[in-house]
Amino acid sequence: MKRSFITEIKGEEEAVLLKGWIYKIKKFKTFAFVSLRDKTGVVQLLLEDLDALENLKTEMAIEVMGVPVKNEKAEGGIEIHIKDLSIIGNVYYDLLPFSINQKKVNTSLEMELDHRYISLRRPDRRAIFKVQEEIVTAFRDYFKGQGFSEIHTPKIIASGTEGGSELFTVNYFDTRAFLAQSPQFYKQMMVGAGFESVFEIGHAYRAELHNTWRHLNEYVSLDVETGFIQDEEDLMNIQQQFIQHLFQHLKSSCEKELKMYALELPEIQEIPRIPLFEAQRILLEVYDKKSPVGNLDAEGEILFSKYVKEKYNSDFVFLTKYPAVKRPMYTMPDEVHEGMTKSFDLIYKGLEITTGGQRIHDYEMLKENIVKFGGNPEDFGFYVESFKYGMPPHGGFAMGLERLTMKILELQNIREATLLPRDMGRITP
Ligand code: AMO
Repeated sequence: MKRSFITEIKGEEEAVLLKGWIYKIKKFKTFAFVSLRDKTGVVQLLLEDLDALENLKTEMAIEVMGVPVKNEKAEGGIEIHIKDLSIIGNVYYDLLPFSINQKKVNTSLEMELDHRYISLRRPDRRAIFKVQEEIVTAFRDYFKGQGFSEIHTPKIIASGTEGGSELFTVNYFDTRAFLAQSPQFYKQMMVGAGFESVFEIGHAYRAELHNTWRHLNEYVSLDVETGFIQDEEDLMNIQQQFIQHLFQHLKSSCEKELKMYALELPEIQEIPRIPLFEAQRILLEVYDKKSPVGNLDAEGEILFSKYVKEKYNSDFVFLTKYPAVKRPMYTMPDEVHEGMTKSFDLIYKGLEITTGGQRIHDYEMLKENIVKFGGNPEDFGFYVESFKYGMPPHGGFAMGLERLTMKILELQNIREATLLPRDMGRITP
């Protein structure tokens, strides 16, 4: 008999074969209800042989043959009357590390992460990664649909791209190498190599000494880079259109998951574009909040999002025209606003989820800018060389997958949106 999945059962079948884990056991005088969970959902099984119950424990893997019967009172409106049940994956515990079948979570995030193989069995935890998977699907589908090519660039690299202090070093035979902070140089290089428009879904590594609710030391970067642009406005248009596509996609592919988190995604209208200096001025005037030079701090991002929500009814805001001193050396200066750049961040519900901008594409200008930043163009070897051969005007951006997931689902900590987080205190499981 072919296996059926729980949400496929119509209630009209003569018999079904189900496989999954025991989610809950509820014993009555003459029968028991055993809830079975598979990757699609949970169904109630009616067990009349109480002797068989003796051998059952929650979270065992079992196989059940039974007859579906409609029952309004059961979850999903169907229950299965068991004809045959066998244990196919035994358990070896006295007590689970924490219960996973109660509405209320009775453990800490750290405990959940230590026992990821158990905590992910909670349907609401599993839902986070369904949403994450669909974000990736939407990203890939959208950019492929727009004629972008998917690339895979090395994660073991010879030099940093975003500033030297945040690099993990690795021994690469008899030389020192680094883990990539970003595919920045390679994605630009591929635009120039004739791909024109590329995207990458890959890991990025940051040796940042930040142990906060929004930092990871390893995260998934959704990168985009495209050539022959006019300016950074083109890039913000692309980012906005992707967000619009993403929300549409999630509404249809994650209806159940969004409901679990009591969320309704809004239609995305025009995302406001506000220069950073203007945001800093507003923060000072409206909230008496001072900002660090050339940026907003975490509190500033939260307060400014609140302001934008009230004024523009938008959960998103682009901050534009970051000062050159606060952006990497590849960032295109703004020809109108002295000292500023054609770069931007996208803030979503109080958190930066994207950085992007137009890049310097002229070989001589890039070399000059590297020197201005106190560097030596020769240290950038292949990267600088690749600009000698007709590099078109180009730019791009990168979104942090975990940050995006976290904010869409309104989670409190980025680790909740990370399958197996790597942070300053965690390198297992
Ligand atoms: P940036 O360094 O701002 O830009 O990173 C882009 C986006 O990646 C995510 N991110 C992180 N997520 C979790 N933990 C971290 N430690 C972390 N660091 C970054 C954020 C951030 O907005 N090369 C540029 C992008 C570009 O211009 O194309 C870059 O890497 O969501």
